[in-house]
Amino acid sequence: MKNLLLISAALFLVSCANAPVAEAEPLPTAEPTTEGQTPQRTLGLNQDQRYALWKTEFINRAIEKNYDPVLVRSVIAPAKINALALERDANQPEFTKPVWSYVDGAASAARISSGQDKMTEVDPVLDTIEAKYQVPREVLTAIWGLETSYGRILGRHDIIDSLSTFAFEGRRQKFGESQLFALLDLLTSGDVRREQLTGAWAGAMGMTQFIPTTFRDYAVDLDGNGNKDLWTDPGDALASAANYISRSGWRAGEPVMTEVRLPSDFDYSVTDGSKRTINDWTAIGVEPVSGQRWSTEAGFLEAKLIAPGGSRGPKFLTFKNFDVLKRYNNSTSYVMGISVLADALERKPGIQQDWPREDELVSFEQKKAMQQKLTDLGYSTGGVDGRIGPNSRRAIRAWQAANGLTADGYIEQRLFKRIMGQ
Ligand SMILES: [Ca+2]
Repeated sequence: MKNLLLISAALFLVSCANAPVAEAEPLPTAEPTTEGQTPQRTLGLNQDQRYALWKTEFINRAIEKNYDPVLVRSVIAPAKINALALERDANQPEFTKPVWSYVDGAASAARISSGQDKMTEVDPVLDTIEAKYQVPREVLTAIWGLETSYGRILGRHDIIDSLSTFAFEGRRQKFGESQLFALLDLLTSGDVRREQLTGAWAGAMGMTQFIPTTFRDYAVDLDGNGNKDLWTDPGDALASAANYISRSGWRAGEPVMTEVRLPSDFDYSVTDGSKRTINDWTAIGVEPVSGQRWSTEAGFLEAKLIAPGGSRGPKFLTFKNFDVLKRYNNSTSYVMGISVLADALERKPGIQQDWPREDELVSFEQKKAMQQKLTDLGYSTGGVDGRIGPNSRRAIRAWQAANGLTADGYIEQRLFKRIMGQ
């Protein structure tokens, strides 16, 4: 199985025979946010008193839902506020990392070499997992490496403390509460033990950083010892990641993304959204950077074109499997990091085209100012929130086109200054 998968991945450009299948059902990974509201009757109480009151109410709600009262009280009553979680959750980082720094860090020499050692170490278990779930070992190992440095950094926060803190007050109350109920489900089923429930401040647990709802719905006990041990057993952890990815719609034998070259006069309005077949992309001059040609079968696969560093950076076609990995973590940089690290683990070449590394990125406040300016100029960004999503990129593109620039929707300091100076 291992060899078959490696061969089919390696020969994909000339031999892929997978027909497109129906879209998989979206899976619940999103974290709904709600504005916290202080009820009238808790005014005047201090934080500890409000938290104690919340615990009593939560315990009652859980018992009404037929959870075992002894279990619920033993889990919730001793919980403590995680002050760090509240503080971190409230802070918006001023600058986000440039995509090239993220991808470089994801596929650092150290992470590649540890990953290759780890793959050798758990080789038999990866054979079993690949045969069962059809997800390549390099992708699973890359997730393991990026999430927790192959299990070295698991987070030491008590998960009940963190999630009860979110459920108690702040912008993530609904998220915290649904995650707490998932933890109660896990403890009720006996899949995990209370003392195992440690992880990152935001609630993710184990070597593959599952939030409790994902843990409850997708974690597996690969060795059948009665415990879903995502903390110390790479077999359980990697099989759980494989199960989650497989059930999110992974297509065996298809790539995640392929680096491509574009003609110099390329129309960037087609990046970032529209799905087209490989045949359609080929017709407008999009070619694999490797110089290889697509196979006839691959021609019918659908892909999106992305240029995360703009027209002066590398470009990629992203496939269905790219979207599947986004359900694991809804970030283009993250999935690119997984893809580049997985390729490196398979000893394939890295990204060929240069990134515009000299570019200075714009801050959160600058993004908001620019969104306001573009909106004032008649290019709607669909809101002023400091996040550059599809609407903002469309507005930037329209401004670029109207000003005789390459309309790639990519923003850095020089373009920011030009827009603000208009
Ligand atoms: Ca187990």
